[in-house]
Amino acid sequence: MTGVVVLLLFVCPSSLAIVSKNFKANSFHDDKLFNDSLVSESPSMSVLYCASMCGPNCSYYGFNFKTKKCRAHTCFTLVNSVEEKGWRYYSSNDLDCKPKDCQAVYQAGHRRSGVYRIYPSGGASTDVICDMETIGGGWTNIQNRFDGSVNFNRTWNDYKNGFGSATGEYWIGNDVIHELTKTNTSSLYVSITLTNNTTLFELYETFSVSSENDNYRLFVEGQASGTLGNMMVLSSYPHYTNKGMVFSTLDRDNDNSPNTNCASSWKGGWWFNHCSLIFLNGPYASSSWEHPWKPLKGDMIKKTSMMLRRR
Ligand SMILES: [Ca+2]
Repeated sequence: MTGVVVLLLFVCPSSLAIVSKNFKANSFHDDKLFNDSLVSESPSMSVLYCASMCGPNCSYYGFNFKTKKCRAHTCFTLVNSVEEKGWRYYSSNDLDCKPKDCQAVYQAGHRRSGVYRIYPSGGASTDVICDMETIGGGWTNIQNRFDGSVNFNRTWNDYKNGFGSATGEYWIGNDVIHELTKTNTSSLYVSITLTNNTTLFELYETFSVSSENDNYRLFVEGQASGTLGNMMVLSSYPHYTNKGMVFSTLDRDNDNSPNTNCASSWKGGWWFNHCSLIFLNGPYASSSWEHPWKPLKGDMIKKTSMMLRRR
């Protein structure tokens, strides 16, 4: 976070008027205590004194009118807060506090994996899991499954808009995946944890998904490395490769199988070809989960995740 706190003091004939440039209270955050990106906490005699403590790396500060405490933060990105009476928060620049993805959250100083609020297009927000540990951190989790509580056999619109929640299982939404990858070269990290607690992964150097007009076509290029095996890009099995395929759901058969609706038969949305040798959205812990990642079987799978990061 750059910039300088501009706290101008004007001595007026009868009073001390203080103008704090660009700092605005947000009543939505009243009576809540935020713990993310905390720079400092200290006693403060007044909200104006608190503002003066919001230094160059501070874009947000909170003052508790009851306890006279002052907290300076770099940026508001964490979703979780605790109720605590008396707090009022002031922001200097909302735009700076709207991270596009988990990479931006990481760059804002967050090093703890968890649920964060991101603004993929700068407008609407979405809550996601940010992995701040794997290969340098800053990974935006786009698919997360660990207990089968969320049904992944969904319609086109569900996959378009996303479903589930960041505190449980979810699919972030194809529109968001497109938004996050359309201008940035990104990498994809897939991991699968088996019921014996072994975790396997595959890292794809380049990953992007086109817009809905092109049915969210999958692009995976470059080097792949890991322990799962490069099953998304199978040049030797052109009927099964996912590279270059468009998305299909139970109500949109866009696959290359003339007599089968792969998404409907396999019970989940995916970039099906004829149909696929990998499929992370199948029925959880079920023998009918076809090829989670060949040669793995569905009933061996405990957890899956897909994450992307700008390169
Ligand atoms: Ca078909």
